[in-house]
Amino acid sequence: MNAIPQAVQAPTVSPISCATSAPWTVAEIEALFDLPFMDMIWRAQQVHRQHFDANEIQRSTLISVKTGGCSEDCGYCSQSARNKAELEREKLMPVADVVAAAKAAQAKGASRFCMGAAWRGPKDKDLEPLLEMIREVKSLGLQTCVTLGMLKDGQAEKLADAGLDYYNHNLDTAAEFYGQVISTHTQQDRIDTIGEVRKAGIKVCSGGIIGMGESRKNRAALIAQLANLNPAPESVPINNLVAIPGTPMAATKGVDNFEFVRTIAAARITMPTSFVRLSAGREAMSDEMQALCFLAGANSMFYGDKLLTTGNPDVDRDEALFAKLGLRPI
Ligand code: SAM
Ligand code: DTB
Ligand code: SF4
Repeated sequence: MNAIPQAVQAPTVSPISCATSAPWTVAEIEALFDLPFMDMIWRAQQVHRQHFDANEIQRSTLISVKTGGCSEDCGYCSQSARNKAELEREKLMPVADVVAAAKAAQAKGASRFCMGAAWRGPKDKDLEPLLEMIREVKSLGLQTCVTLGMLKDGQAEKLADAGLDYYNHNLDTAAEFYGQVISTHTQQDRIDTIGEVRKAGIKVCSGGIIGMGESRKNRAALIAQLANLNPAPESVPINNLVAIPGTPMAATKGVDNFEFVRTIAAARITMPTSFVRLSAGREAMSDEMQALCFLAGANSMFYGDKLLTTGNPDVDRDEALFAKLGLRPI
């Protein structure tokens, strides 16, 4: 006679210190990273499904409205004037061209349009055309996002008045590692800008880059900083370094795929209600790797053939992936 199957056992996780809410210590997040992979993903899935429909992915389209010639020395960036990446510098795009690109993105199914400029920060005279872009894109019914660098007093309020929904400003890497990547501004400068954005009532989009030579402890520290911003950013882009020829990071090896997935899971567990965006680096990922990132709690992506200066999976490939996984765009 066949044995009667046992009732399915509730999964167990290793007995670690099981912190569940902010403030998070770096040690608590390192303990999450140390979990067996399956236990970490299971925990991320539980948190994800408490707050989101796990089959829904938010899609943002990105456009570079001003490209290259940036005064900053960010070691990963093709747009730094100090780096030697092969790149055509471009002046600020005309508003009408940006609006046409936003309409095309909306027609393809994006819900948010993100406009990026290679600036240390905008001069007041630069801000006027940006405000016009925000007004026009917003009037199409798209959510608006800009990433313009550090903001001076009063600039965030002007952006808010124009109807800006999100400001992207990444902490990028742990405070302890920041100086090895960038010397022309400090991480505190960026935290200050995030404060200005919050004060103006704009939603915060802030995350970082993984695979720049940082340690696991640095990754845990970055996630802790983001999760403890109080409130955590509404949107958390996790970028996998795109090692661009001509930048100081051209030969940087990056991290193992499972370590990247773990970083997504750590962001999901510690920032339960934030959208976690699988951001740069997706073009080089297999469908299976992207599915693992969604399982770990990523629920947002850049959608469209280009990021700022590098490639992104084309829309047809993403549509096919959504169909294969039964994902729905929001
Ligand atoms: N200048 C503004 C700033 O630094 O915030 C806006 C543009 S900047 C290119 C936006 C973000 O893109 C950076 O903070 C970084 O996280 C990400 N990024 C830039 N180059 C990258 C690369 N090669 N790989 C992965 N992410 C990158
Ligand atoms: C973010 O965190 N990633 C996007 C967006 N915010 C502005 C930018 C990724 C840039 C990747 C390299 C490039 O295309 O130049
Ligand atoms: Fe300039 Fe932003 Fe690139 Fe840094 S990341 S060099 S601030 S465009």
